[in-house]
Amino acid sequence: MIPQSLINLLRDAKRVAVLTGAGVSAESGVPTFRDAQTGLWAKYEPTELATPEAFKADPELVWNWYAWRRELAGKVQPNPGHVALAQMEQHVPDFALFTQNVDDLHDQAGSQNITRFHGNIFGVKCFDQHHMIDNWDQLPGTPPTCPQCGSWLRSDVVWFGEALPDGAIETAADYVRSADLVFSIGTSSLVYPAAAVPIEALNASVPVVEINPNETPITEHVSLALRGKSGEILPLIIEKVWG
Ligand code: BJW
Repeated sequence: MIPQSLINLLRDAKRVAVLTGAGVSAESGVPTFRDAQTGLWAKYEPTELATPEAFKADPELVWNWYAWRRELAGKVQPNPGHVALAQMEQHVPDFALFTQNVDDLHDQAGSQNITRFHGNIFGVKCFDQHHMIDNWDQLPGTPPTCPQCGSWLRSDVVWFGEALPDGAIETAADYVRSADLVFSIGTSSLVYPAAAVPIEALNASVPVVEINPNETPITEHVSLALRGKSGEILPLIIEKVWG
């Protein structure tokens, strides 16, 4: 299932970059972004809640959705895919992990060199001025307000139409252009600019391996597409290359 060419390439690689998305946390019990929501949230599209416009229209709805997701994210554990990526970092001399995920499962698994593209669900900041807030009222209901400027509090994540953290994409693009191998794992490759990172690698003739149970818009362009769950495929790769 794991081609010998990948095993050889990874064994000899000096510089490896990995882009992860929500699929990597799916086996930990975190719903992916484009999964149908369940229960209370079944009638809402996640992509329609993750915008400044949605928050302005209904701050309580969006605040409570994030409170629910924060609570869920606080209860889950890294899965074998997260652990395998932390192990890969130990074996590769120069390794960088770029994640779109807002949970902390890569950190919990022991990954070190992590760049977050879309923020952190455990952080809270104010809507108007982005003042970071350490303590806030966790009760469901209307969002609390900022002690400094009085605007609503919101999750410290990157919504559609908002800029990614300064330099994050440029760092990733530079990194992948000079990598020996790039992985794109558990992402639908629909959301830009993160989705452009593997494309940047391919344009620089750097091999890209996709791990995903489903096809994505980049599947036909990548060097190798491994069809399956990252929590199953990544440990197999580690075992074959360094086991
Ligand atoms: C498994 C699995 C298993 C299942 N194992 N796999 C260029 C072209 C077109 C549009 C744009 C463009 N550039 C920018 C845009 C606009 C927009 C965009 O991309 N829109 C597209 C949807 C068309 N981008 C933005 O607005 C970005 N900002 C920006 O560009 O700013 C410019 C600017 C500059 C200066 C000033 C101001 C502005 C921001 C994007 C922010 C995205 N935010 C979200 C929400 C984060 C907070 C939260 O979590 O609530 O990020 S949206 C959501 O999508 C979330 C995710 O990180 C992101 C990506 O989703 P991901 O991770 O790929 O998840 P899914 O669910 O889509 O896919 C899961 C995959 O896993 C699937 O493929 C499954 O098959 C697979 N899977 N089980 C492995 N076990």
